[in-house]
Amino acid sequence: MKFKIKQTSLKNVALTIGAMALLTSCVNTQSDKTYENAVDIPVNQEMVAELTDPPFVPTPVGNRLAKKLIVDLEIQEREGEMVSGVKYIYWTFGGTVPGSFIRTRVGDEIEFRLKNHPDNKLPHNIDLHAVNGPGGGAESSFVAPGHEKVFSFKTLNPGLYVYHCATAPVGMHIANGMYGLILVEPEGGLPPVDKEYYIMQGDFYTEGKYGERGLQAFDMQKAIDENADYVVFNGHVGAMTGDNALTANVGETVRLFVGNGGPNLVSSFHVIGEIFDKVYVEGGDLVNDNVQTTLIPAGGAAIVEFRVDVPGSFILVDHSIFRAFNKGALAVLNVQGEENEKVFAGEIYEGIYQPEGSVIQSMPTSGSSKPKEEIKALSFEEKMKFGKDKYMATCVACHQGNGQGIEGAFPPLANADYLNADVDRAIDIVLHGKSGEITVNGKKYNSVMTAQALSDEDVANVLTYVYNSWGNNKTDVTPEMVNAVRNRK
Ligand code: HEC
Ligand SMILES: [Cu+2]
Repeated sequence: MKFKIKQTSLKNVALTIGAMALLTSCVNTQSDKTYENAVDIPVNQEMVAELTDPPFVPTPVGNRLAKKLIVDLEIQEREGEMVSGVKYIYWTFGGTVPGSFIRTRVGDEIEFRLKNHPDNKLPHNIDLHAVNGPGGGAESSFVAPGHEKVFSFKTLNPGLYVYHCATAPVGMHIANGMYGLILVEPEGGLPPVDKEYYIMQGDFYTEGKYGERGLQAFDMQKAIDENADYVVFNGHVGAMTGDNALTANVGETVRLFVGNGGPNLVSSFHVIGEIFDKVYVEGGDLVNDNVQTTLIPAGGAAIVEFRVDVPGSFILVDHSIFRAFNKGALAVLNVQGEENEKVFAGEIYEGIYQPEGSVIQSMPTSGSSKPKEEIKALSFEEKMKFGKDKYMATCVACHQGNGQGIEGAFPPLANADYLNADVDRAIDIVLHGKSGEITVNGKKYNSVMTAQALSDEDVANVLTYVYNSWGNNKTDVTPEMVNAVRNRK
């Protein structure tokens, strides 16, 4: 087997081993004949389904025969972190958003055991789009806290399907994270690839706006207005960046099982710097080749495949692009290996091009061009607090939650030699933006940061926060220092 499951809970490992023992101890009694109707595919052994947390997926079915497959899923309502400093109560299938990945094959008879943890406050249920039957199983699975419901169905149609809670108010249960994917592989399994990952987009609606700290409650009105504060992959901002980025090696084929839980938004799924060699459109049989961006409806999915040809950081986004850089819909695939100049030669020339009057774009200020009257920070502690709020609202989308940046795209602000070398330069960058090549901690960046429309007070707060976090040199930046840079010639 080529696949590696990098991270499964101990329970899952034990289940897998148990399942493997079952597989090898039985005699293969079914013939290889294919059945006209999936309904007629016989099942004669029992097996406990391996379930995985995102972004990992269970072992492929390969050419195993159809079985009675037991899926044991526990609903948990639990607090999690949307972005650094912002807490949210998620409702989950299996403790994660999206819920555990379920991998089956056509003809399996699924015995679904849905458990609602006794500490939970609400009843829930499950509607699996892979089911042929009323409510996708919703009616049969409605379960109160401290109870378990069992129902069963046969997988008739191969494909990648969404499952979600369908308890009223349905939109709220989905908005809180109650969705996941179930894969039904065809007879003989999907063609083997080198790496497989599980990604699911979701939109979130909170009382506070993006980055506002503390425990944030669900906001029904914003959800009805489809005015999302967060649009994220795998439940929170940065689920697959930094140390949690996806990985692959040059030359490998990567398959992404991508779902969209919604509740509202349609995803324009794109990988910056890659072309999908294959897309299983909407998760069905239709395969489209050579695709740049694929639409994934709310309550739908797609399987995308591509070979990675050169090393680097490839950024996965919803190409409705403000969602990526301002609401969190951004993940990273780090590819390691040999450069291939035939495929990509990098920068081969840079000259000066400066049309008369060209300036760096600045961010629009809403309404008047003068910043509003604001509360001044009175103490260093207050400065740090205000600065952190500003950072979470303004800088975090690019420079990331712990200032670690994203290699190849956004330079780090954590332990950053470039930042610590020159405070006036840092002030100038926040006030006026920055473009052109710079080197930060030995790595080159050549991109554009737009000017941030912030008051002297805000710039002082946010930079004091940055300088006094993550191993930087503890400079205390004052509004006077900012004003001096703003007014210098
Ligand atoms: C839209 C993305 C984006 C946002 C938002 C953003 N930056 Fe940047 N920042 C960049 C990029 C890109 C560069 C590198 C520019 C270049 O290559 O010349 C950069 C460079 C910098 C640098 C100099 C390089 C370093 O690592 O020290 C500092 C300091 C900085 N940003 C601070 C901030 C602060 C503070 C905020 C929030 C008030 C912020 N940035 C918001 C994208 C962004
Ligand atoms: Cu629910």
